[in-house]
Amino acid sequence: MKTRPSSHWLPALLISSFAICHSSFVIAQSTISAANPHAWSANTGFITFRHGSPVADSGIVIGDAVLSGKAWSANCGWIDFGDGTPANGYFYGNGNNTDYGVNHFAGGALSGLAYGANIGWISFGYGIALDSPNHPRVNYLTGELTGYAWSANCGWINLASNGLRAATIKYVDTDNDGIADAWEIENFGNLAAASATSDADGDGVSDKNEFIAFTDPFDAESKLRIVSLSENAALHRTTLEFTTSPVRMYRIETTTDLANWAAFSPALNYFAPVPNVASTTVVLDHGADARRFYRPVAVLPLSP
Ligand SMILES: [Ca+2]
Ligand SMILES: [Ca+2]
Ligand SMILES: [Ca+2]
Repeated sequence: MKTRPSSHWLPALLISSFAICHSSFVIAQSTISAANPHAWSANTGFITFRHGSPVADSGIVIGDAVLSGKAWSANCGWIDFGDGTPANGYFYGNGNNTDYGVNHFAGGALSGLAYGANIGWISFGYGIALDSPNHPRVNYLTGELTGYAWSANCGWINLASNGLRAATIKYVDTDNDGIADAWEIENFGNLAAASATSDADGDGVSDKNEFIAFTDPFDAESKLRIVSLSENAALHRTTLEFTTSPVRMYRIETTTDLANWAAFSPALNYFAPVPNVASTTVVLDHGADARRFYRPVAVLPLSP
C-alpha cells in the first residue's frame, strides 16, 4: 500500500491548494456530465465530480490517459485526482507523493490513487481485478462510471449508484498535430517525431491514424484493416470482419460512388468492438444495391 504523505508534505499541500486551484490543469472545464456529477459513499454522502468551484464547470477531467482536477465532498473536503502532468508524460507512477493520480487504462479502466487532505489516499482499483464489474471504469458507449473506489477512512465509494457520467473524454494535444500528447510521448518519447503525415513503420498508415486506431506505429503488421469480407447474394447480406482495439469505438461507413461516405446505420455510427479479441465482425443487410462499398473507421471514445 502507498504511504501517507510525509509530515512536511501534508501542510505544504494544504497551503498550496489555493494556488493549485488557479493552475490551468485544475480549473480546466470538467468532462463530467453536469446532469450526473455525483458519486456516493455510505459513510460520507455525495462526492461531486463537477462542482463549479472555484470557477464554473470545474471539477474532474477524464483524459485519454489520466484524470485530473478535484472532486468535492461536503463531509471530506477536496479530493485531488492528480495534476494532469504525470512525470513520464502519460501515466501517473503512484510511487511517491508528487506523481500520483488516477490513470485511465485500456478500455476505460480507472486505476490509481486520489488524495483527500482530510481522508488520505483513495484507491481506484487496488485489489480488484481489471475485468471485474467492481473495478472503476468509464463506459465508452454511455459515459457511465461504474465500480468502486476504496478509502480506509471513508469505506467504499460507489461510482455507479447516482448515475455519475462522463460527457466527454479530453485528448490533450499541445502541438496540434491531431495526435494525443500522452500517446505520442508513450510511443515516441517526445512530441516532435510523430506528425499527421509521418509514418514510422512505413505501413502506409500515418502515425496520426495509428493513434486514432490505437495500433502500433512501429509494427507494419499492426493497422486498422479488413480481415475478411463475404457476400450472401441471395440474402443481400455482407459480412465484414476488421481489426479492432479495446481502446477505440468504431463506425461502419458506406458509399455507392466512392465519394460520399456515410454511416451504414445509426447503430453502426458509434459502437464498441467485441472485447478481448483482435477483430470484430458485423453483418450488413444492404438491400438490392448493385454496388456498395464499406470501410471500418476508428473513433476516439466520447470525443464529439
Ligand atoms: Ca500532439
Ligand atoms: Ca504507420
Ligand atoms: Ca503500424
